Amino acid sequence: MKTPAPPLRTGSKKGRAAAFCNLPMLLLIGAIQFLVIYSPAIDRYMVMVTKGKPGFPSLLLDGRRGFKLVEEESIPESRVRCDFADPRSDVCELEGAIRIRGSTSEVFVVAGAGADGLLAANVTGLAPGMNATSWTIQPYTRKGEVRVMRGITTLTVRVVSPGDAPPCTVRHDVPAVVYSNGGYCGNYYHDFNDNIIPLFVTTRHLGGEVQLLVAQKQAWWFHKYREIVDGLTNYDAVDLDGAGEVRCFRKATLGLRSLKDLSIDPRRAPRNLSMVDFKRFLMWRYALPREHAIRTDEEEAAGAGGGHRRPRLLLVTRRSRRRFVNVPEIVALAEEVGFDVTTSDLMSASAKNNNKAGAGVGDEGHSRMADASKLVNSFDVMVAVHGSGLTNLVFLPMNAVVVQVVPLGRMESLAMDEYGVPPRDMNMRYIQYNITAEESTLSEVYPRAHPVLLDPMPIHEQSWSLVNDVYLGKQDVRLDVRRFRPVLLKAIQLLR
Ligand SMILES: *[C@@H]1O[C@H](CO)[C@@H](O)[C@H](O)[C@H]1NC(C)=O
Ligand SMILES: *[C@@H]1O[C@H](CO)[C@@H](O)[C@H](O)[C@H]1NC(C)=O
Ligand SMILES: *[C@@H]1O[C@H](CO)[C@@H](O)[C@H](O)[C@H]1NC(C)=O
Ligand SMILES: CC(=O)N[C@H]1CO[C@H](CO)[C@@H](O)[C@@H]1O
Repeated sequence: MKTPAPPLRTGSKKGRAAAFCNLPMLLLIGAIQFLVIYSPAIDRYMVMVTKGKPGFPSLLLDGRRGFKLVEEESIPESRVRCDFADPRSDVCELEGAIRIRGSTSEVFVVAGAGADGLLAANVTGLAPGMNATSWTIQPYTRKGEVRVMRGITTLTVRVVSPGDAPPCTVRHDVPAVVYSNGGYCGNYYHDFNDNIIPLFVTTRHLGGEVQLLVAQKQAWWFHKYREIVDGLTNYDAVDLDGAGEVRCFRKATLGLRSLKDLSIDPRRAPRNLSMVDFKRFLMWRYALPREHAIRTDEEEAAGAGGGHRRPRLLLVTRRSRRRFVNVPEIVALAEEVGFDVTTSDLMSASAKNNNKAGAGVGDEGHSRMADASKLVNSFDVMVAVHGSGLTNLVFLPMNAVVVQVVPLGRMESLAMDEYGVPPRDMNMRYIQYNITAEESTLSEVYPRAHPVLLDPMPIHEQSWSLVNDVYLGKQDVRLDVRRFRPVLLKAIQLLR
């Protein structure tokens, strides 16, 4: 005997729920659903008719698949493919009848009984010590970092028989992607590295037809990066820790794929998506006008007839820690070499907007993104000291030049990993400038022969927080303009 089904809702598209709060409309939809479920010919016709019509599709498509009616009788074959071997993140792909209960962080894979009477889910790739009936996964991309992972929701996946799964309260006809918005959230580099780029890799190929279920969801974050999130999903992201729904899907991905520092390895990405695709995506979402940086040789040719335009250089000036202490000298050098120079900390660009009447809480981050992306996109060269402000390089046009100034403290290769590879993956050029002890303000604090200046390695060995404290927290940079000059000349050359 079947028990009466509880009232069901369907996942709805952004801001379209109101279209259904209307009895005649519901009756009409009911009638269409009936026709659609029982007639394949009408089915095809209806899909054609409804696809282009905003405010109509989601519920119809549910009905078309006969989800509600058929599921009780036949459990789709379930497949589970997990990858616990990747050093950055664990990811599970689930297919079949998937039910997600956020309130208990449980994911149920409903399986029928196989020939031998055991639950039949085809599970591959589990980590050692896990078995194919129940396992856990933390959906965040810094899996080795115990301290940070402690704050991340642990999902428990259970392969269960139909009787042991909680009934659905909401059904979705698009796949789910479940991940955490916690961890280093709020640090600009980490927002892109741990979250935005992995989200792009995991969802872009779905063309917006994906439901995000987000643990540790932060409303301000989703507001700040609205352009990006809205470009990846047509549906409002759901707070996994919120209301006690059991959400049902035919497909779900637990965790995000993180393939490379602030970049993408196209060989491992769906549809071989690359960092160039990511840059184009950002240009689309933020309506950035410049795809390519200036070509200085073309400008010179044009210059013969007048109208010669100088390449534009952005000198990123931090407000505290790792500042340039001789900005006017650097600006003078860059102008002398041939650049049109602007200095900015990329933070206060939107200060004027903050006073706008009606600007709600959280608008600051959002308008800052819009302003910073447009500002950065207008440059050909960006010069910045190692730090998260460099993350803005994603908004530079192709073939622009990124110059990273690396402070003292054996951070050269870390700096290279974090910001040296991504520009090249985006068809840009990269120059790394490692400063000397003389260019560090630490040389004004410590005597010349002090180990802090001469040999940072023992400090690294002692503890990272000491490195952080001394080299990242107490150091400013006084660029030696004679030593730096060739770097700027090289940058001009690279713009040819
Ligand atoms: C399990 O799935 C894999 C790939 O999805 C497939 O190659 C394999 O044959 C399946 N095994 C069983 C027992 O169905
Ligand atoms: C699988 O692991 C779960 C949780 O650790 C345990 O309760 C269950 O008995 C295990 N099942 C098998 C078949 O080993
Ligand atoms: C700075 O250090 C990096 C990493 O050690 C190295 O690859 C690079 O060549 C150095 N740059 C210069 C200009 O010496
Ligand atoms: C989906 C796809 O096109 N994958 C290809 C990505 O690139 C690698 C190697 O470059 C190919 O082996 C894949 O087939």
